[in-house]
Amino acid sequence: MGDFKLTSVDEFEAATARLLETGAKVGADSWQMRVKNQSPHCKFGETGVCCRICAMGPCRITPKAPKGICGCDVHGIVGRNYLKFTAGGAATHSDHGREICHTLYLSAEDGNYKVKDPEKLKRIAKEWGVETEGKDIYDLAHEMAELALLEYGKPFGNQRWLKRAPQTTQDIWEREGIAPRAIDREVSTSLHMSHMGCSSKPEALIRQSLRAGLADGWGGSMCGTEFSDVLFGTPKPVDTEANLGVMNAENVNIIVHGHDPSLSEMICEYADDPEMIAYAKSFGAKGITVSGVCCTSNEVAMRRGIPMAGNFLQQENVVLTGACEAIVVDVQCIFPALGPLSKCFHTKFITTSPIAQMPDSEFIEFHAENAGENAKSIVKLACENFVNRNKDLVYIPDMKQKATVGYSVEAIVKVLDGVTNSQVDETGTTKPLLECITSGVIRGAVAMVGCNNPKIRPDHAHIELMKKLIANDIVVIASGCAAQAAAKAGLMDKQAKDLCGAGLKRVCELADIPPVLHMGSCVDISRMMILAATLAKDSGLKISQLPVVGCAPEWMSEKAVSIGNYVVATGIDTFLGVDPYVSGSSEVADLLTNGVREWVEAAYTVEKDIDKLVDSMIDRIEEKRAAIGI
Ligand code: NFS
Ligand code: SF4
Repeated sequence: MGDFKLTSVDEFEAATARLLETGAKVGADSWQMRVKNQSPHCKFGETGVCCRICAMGPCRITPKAPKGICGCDVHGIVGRNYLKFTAGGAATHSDHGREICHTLYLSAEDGNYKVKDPEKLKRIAKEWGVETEGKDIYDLAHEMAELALLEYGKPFGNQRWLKRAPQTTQDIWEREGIAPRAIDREVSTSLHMSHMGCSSKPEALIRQSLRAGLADGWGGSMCGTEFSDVLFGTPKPVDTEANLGVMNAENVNIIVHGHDPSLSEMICEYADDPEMIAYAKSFGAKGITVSGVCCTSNEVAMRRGIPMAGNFLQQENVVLTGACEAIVVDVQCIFPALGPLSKCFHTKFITTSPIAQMPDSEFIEFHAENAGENAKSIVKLACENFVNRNKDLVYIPDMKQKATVGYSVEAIVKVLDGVTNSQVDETGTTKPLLECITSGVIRGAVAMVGCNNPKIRPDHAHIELMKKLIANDIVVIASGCAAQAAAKAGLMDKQAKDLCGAGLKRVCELADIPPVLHMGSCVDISRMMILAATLAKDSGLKISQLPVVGCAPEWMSEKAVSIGNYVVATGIDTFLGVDPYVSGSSEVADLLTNGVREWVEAAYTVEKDIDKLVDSMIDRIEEKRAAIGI
């Protein structure tokens, strides 16, 4: 007990420096070097004032040239760029969700993919008004998959999942004209609106940005999360470990990286197969270790306790250990740098999706139909590659922390029941959590999400913010690379309760939870929406009144902006540590940080100073408490 200690960012960086020495020996490139080459960044791009959506441009707005050739002003250009950025993110998350629906459609009793949580499937079917009585579970799965796929292109009506929101929220979406229609339609409309000669009015562009975001969070992402749970199981608390030290020098190391759990689930399945373990041993290894990077890692950690080797800016480090036999990727957040980097080592860089094809990779296309065979051949390939290691290059930093992960909404409801002894009814209630909040034992909650970004010292913002929040009795729910930062530091070890204020510490002890709860991948931020919606319904408050805020201090991807838009549009104030390329337009920046509050009762705060960022979140939470008299 007494020997628990967080791992510091200084220690992370020392380990990285040692790995970069190995890289230098083999002539490897690194993101650290490429950042230097790209600095300083182009000011036009950084402030969002460059337009290249038609071939009369590119037009760049300066005091001397205040309009583009078509006459568009800076506010129109920045607004259009912001909408396109959002559409990219909404499309990406939602297409991931669509893939999951297709996998569900192909699930079969004797197939590669089975229904692991039939109860959840039935619950969703009831919610959608689909008859479940006497139906074979696979018939139901196929019917539901088809209905879910129709959500992407239905000609009329809004997203089915919107009904999960409190009526007050649904009314706001209706009133403001931002209730999302078909998912693909919102993405297409966004691209249409931001085409040359369409919208240049900031209000219209930002309103559509919120709507496209909602199509993601309350549409495509929610399909992704809910049907992944049906297929692979709804996460429950499970112990695992995090950071590079989870790789094992004596074993065949397979890294899974990307986002779609369909591939990684299969790899994990085969890596456990005694036949495969024997195969690994035949090449002199002691066994097989699968660990993960980015959100694929979060998916398999949440459901199987597969260890997390690292987050976004640690992806090159896993290859630099010299002990990675294969890095197997699906989609999103994969550095093209991994191809050339792997060539400096014996590592096989295996791409598997037609959506993410890269030079210097081996492409093994993955379909639901051939998933088993392909996963097996990938595991075999990794085993065979063990003998090609250059032992002189092997160095795995001896650095890892214990973590308890797997806090789906269902799991949170269940564990918190232990705190107040109130009864959980069949559908589950958040009343025990609400009691903790209203009594002030917990002051509020922060949803900490998002990526790493070299513009912010990697992981530092995540970890420092979380430490201060929990010390102030604010519980943190985390997802994506933010969650992995917490796990690497040790904040998901139950012993981290000692870093909390007295109230949160007591809750952690009674409920036996860590103070930072891992809710999954970025697609799983839809879980956070469901939690907020349930808290609002159970308390009779509006979502915007809850002492809850969102935060993405180190974000970098289009997906993160789409997420920010739906979190704000759901009524939750959102704090960013990186500007979303809007500082060039006073009108767009003002809309996002003030104006949208009149529409959806929440807005963004952008603050690069991490100390100020955390203080403003704590202040906001206290303001919200005062406003409802708790
Ligand atoms: Ni989210 Fe997850 Fe990580 Fe950022 Fe990328 S892995 S989907 S986008 S970098 S948190
Ligand atoms: Fe320039 Fe207008 Fe074309 Fe944009 S749309 S590149 S501002 S002419």
